[in-house]
Amino acid sequence: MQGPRHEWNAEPPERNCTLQDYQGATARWCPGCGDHAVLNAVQQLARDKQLPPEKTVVVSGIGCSSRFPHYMKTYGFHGLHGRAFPVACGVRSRRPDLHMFVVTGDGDCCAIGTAHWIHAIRYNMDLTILLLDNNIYGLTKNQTSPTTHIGEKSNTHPRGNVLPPLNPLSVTLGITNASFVAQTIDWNPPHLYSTIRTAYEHKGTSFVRILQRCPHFTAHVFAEVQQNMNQVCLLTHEDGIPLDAQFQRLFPNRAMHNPNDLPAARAMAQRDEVYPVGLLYRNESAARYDLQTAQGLGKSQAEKMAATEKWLSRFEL
Ligand SMILES: Cc1ncc(C[n+]2csc(CCOP(=O)(O)OP(=O)(O)O)c2C)c(N)n1
Ligand code: SF4
Ligand SMILES: [Mg+2]
Repeated sequence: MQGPRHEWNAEPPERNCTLQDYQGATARWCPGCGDHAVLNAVQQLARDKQLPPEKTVVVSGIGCSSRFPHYMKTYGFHGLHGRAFPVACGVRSRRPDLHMFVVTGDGDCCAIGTAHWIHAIRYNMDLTILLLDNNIYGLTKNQTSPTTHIGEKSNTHPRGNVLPPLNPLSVTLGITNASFVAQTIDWNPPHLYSTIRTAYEHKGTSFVRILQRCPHFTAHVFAEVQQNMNQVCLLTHEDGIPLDAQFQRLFPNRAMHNPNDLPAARAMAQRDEVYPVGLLYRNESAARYDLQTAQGLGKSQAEKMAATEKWLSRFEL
């Protein structure tokens, strides 16, 4: 420090994180994989919200999509297959100060992780869940997943899948205490970004299903949807996902949908002639388990002992 003492300034310079501050390892997904678009959107959101990288954590399971934490220059936990949710709930229960994202795939969430998915939604802790749904197990090279459509061929069903697909939106909307359910597509960056941003801003568990292209194994699955925007229905409402008029015009098929109406959300999720994109449901007043688990955090050892003894004294004979 130089100059007279009264002119010294010990304040750190104002921080301005750029995109580079959130860019981790080079993404090794296939060219054209929709996961790249989701990564870009999350990094942009982190930059726009100026999330401190050291206070941000991405938790995932196993799968191509679950490699996400490696590509963020934040904290991350690349966990076990299907176990992203309990890890994330555990972190959240002790760290209310962190910005938390959970990235999972249709195999990771809707097959092996189903039990954890149900309870994470019910706990409604403050988490932004991104389900990257490419209708296939990509990492393990082309096995039928719960969201694979009837007739689709894979290594496990070379003559075609015989079961109807599980609908992740309907399942989530059927879980007690669900508080935020949305759907978007990886190939429309403004809608993708705005959906993830709205989900991040929601206080509670936000569940976003992202229709994600896998050009390597299921290139045809969303190709037709991409070409024919009538197969997508944009949900509009003042409480929904904000989208500039110039981008709304790209969706010829639009429907007004009130995200505060649970029966309407369930009916919308079940439409099978179109993919509804936007906010299906939001309930700001759903109970949050992380508000319970955060109680007592920051207390000293002596304060904890005093509180424990106070409780135990109630049982004195
Ligand atoms: C306990 C366990 N069972 C099975 C596997 C093998 N496995 C790894 S990833 C995966 C499926 C991933 O599919 P998905 O979640 O859809 O991710 P994607 O690769 O499509 O992004 C499977 C079955 C594993 N790693 N651990
Ligand atoms: S196999 Fe599919 S999901 Fe996996 S990186 Fe390649 S395109 Fe993406
Ligand atoms: Mg998958």
